[in-house]
Amino acid sequence: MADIRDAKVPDLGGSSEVPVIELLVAVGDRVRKDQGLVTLESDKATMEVPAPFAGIVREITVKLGDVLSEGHIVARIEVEDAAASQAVAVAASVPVVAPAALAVPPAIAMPASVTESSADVDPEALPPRAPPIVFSAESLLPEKLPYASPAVRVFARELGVDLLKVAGSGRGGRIAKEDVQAFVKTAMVEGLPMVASASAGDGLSLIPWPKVDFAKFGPVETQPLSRIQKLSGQNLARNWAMIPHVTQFDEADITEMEAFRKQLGEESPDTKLTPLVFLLKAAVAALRAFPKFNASLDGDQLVLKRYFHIGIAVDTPDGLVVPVIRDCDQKGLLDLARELGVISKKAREKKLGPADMQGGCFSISSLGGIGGTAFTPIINAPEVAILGVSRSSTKPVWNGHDFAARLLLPLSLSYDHRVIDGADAARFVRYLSTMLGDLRRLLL
Ligand code: CAO
Repeated sequence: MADIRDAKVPDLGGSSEVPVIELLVAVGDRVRKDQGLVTLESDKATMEVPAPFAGIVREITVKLGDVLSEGHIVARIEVEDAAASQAVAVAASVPVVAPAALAVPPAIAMPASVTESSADVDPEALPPRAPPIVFSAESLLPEKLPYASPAVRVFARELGVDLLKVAGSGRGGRIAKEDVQAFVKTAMVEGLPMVASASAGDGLSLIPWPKVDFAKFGPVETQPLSRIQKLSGQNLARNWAMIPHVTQFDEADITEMEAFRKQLGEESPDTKLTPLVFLLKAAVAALRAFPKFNASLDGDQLVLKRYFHIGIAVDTPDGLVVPVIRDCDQKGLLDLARELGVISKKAREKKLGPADMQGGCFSISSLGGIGGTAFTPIINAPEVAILGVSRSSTKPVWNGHDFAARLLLPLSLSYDHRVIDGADAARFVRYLSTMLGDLRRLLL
């Protein structure tokens, strides 16, 4: 005979008479244990009443707008397996409790391991439980809980997404998995932060930023950060924290390249032809030869790009911006030189639009005009590598017979170690150096 049991509203953490705003299942639906049956919404939070066991919904005993309290029957479910049937009496009567200090309806957000409390239950009667998951008090406050199913919460947590930043497209603003995916895509394209600030307790668990009254130690002046500094700072901090960076260093012999550059410069005096333009061409060749560097991570997938848009870090009085030169593979040196001139000017005059900074595959940050021997650039996510360029200098290089004076260009390639191995990085930057060392190879 069919074993039909009641699914009841669990302990609501102090709330009562909470209206039903959504029916999540229909009669005949097969439900998993802990799957949401109906959604309740109090003035403080939304919460799902979970199925206490797996089975088939035989009756829904509430309708939209009904007000429910603890113990109210929301559905009758035909129990599917014997084990669940045994646990039913326990599960249906056990209050679902949050960690003691928090008066939070925990059915809202917590995975099964947390919602299976054993307050009044013989521990022997329950299956072994997973270790408890520790949440920060801050992130569990009812008003901080966004409206999403536990599965969507787990999905968001895996992607490092703060659900409070995601707009739900479902009824009553309910956040679906697709909303999280769309949010991640937009955040990637627009370079927006996906996680709450560290102080909110999500993501990295860091100690608070030190608060120091510097004026106690001497005279100070306070200046607000520019909008660009604030935006790029957020992106840099996220990329630095989330991407396992490694930097590979090398030197390219650009003695012949420089002679050619000077010659071209004399022939085209109106076009500023810096080493960076040659680097753009050599980078395209290296990206072609090593497609993993022209890629982005999308969950478990690597998206390999068949276009060659390269971002150039430009230093402006208001901070760092990275405009993108599109289709570098289809442009000649002089065209690239002119375009570089145009975008750097646009950047310094604050005339870049969002479209000018989107779609990059790989970035180059050149400090060669200023100086230095090496640095470790931060990857411009969702790209997986960035090339840092320092100032070339003449050095004695052993050619097998004697030391020859050669012009060497220091290169620093930072790469995402989740995607790129050290050996590939060494090969990539060697390849790049070979191209710069003998530009004829770019024609091959
Ligand atoms: N070695 C030696 N000389 C170099 C060189 C190098 N690697 N790179 C450039 N130079 C020379 C140029 O040939 C030019 O010489 P002339 O004045 O004789 O023509 C001079 O240095 C100045 O070059 P530039 O910096 O104006 O031009 P560029 O094409 O090299 O760079 C741009 C353009 C926009 C990238 C650069 O101006 C810039 O903003 N760089 C800073 C990027 C940055 O801040 N990166 C850090 C990011 S991490 O915080």
